[in-house]
Amino acid sequence: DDDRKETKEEKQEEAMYIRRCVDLALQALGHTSPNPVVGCVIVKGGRVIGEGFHPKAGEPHAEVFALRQAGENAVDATAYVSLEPCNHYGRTPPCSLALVKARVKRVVVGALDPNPLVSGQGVKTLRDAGIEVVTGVEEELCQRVNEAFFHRMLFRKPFGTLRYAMSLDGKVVRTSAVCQSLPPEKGCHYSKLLQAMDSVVITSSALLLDPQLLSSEEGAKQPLRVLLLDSLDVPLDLAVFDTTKAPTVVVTTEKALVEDMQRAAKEGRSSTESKFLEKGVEMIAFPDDATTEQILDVLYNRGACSVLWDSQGTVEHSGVALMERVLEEKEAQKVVAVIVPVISGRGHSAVNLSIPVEGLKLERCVTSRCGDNIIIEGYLPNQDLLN
Ligand code: AOF
Ligand code: ZN
Repeated sequence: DDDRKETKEEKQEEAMYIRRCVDLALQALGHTSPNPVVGCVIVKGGRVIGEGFHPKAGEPHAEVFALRQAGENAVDATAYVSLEPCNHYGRTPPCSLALVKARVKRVVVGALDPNPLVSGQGVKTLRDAGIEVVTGVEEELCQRVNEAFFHRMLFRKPFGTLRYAMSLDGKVVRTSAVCQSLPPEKGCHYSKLLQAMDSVVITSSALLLDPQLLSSEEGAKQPLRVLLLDSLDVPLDLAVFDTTKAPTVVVTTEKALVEDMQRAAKEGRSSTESKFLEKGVEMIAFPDDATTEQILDVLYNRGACSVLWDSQGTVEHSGVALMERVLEEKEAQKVVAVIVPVISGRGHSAVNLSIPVEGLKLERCVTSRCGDNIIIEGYLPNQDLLN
């Protein structure tokens, strides 16, 4: 339903500028949640006169930066945007109106915005103002770079990635050689993964490794760290309880809370809850073990677009159980499996699913290496937004 037929050359040029928008957008990857990453390029007479990207929620949108750079030159220019210009007053005013006011002639849009406050309305405002609009240029690319944002908008929960490590004989691996301990080396797969995540969830069995759950990448925005604990009888000097670099939330049960208070009273010490408070660790107690849905709500309400279900150190029941639950409840959209070149000989199987019977074949797989480890990443079936 675009406004007119275009030539092949025009289409190629549009695709090139939208890819440039995506490159610009990616500069803010990991920093914009709950907002998407968006890039904008303004072109006139075959020359780029303005560029911009959305750096962070609360700050101006991509279009605003690009329009500022273009100045009055934006009149009769073409604006390329990787995501449909917004049409609502959020933390910032509507970009659709900014483009109308700048009197651009054409707007080329990568993907429509799934945000119900925007979806289609941005394009409508532009067309109503007599601006020529083209949509769906490099659409799949534009959606994929914001897969977590799209997921959050469409399903009201964060996009889930499940990570686990296994030996050559398919057993749980708990060695720190997997880069799962503290702190992951800069440039290693795990460090980059954490950088891209808004939140990471581990269970008590991971505490044996004393993970920091912090990315070592430069300028990384650190993930919200969520710890599922069925008992508050844990060492408080663990790295994850240091909240100076990233926030930590402990999710536990009312029973564990009461038991800890009774123990504390008997031992004449203050409760773990009050010690958490002192350390800036937030604690949430549910009547029973938190369901996956309850955990996802906690993350969603804190603005997370993505979550890493990190089943590291799963020698005990809790981590493996978390993994099974997330898979069985289809709350993981993606899997990151780390294969470590050790033969365990004994130990628990790394994955223990009772369902589904037929097995799950990952799609769109990417294989890479990190040191001696092999990493296979792929999407779980029937989880593709674009199908
Ligand atoms: C755009 N350009 O660069 C971005 C857009 O609270 P606000 O004002 O930041 O609005 C956030 C919403 O705006 C977000 O949910 C998404 O729908 C859209 N993001 N839109 O035109 C941008 N970041
Ligand atoms: Zn906007």
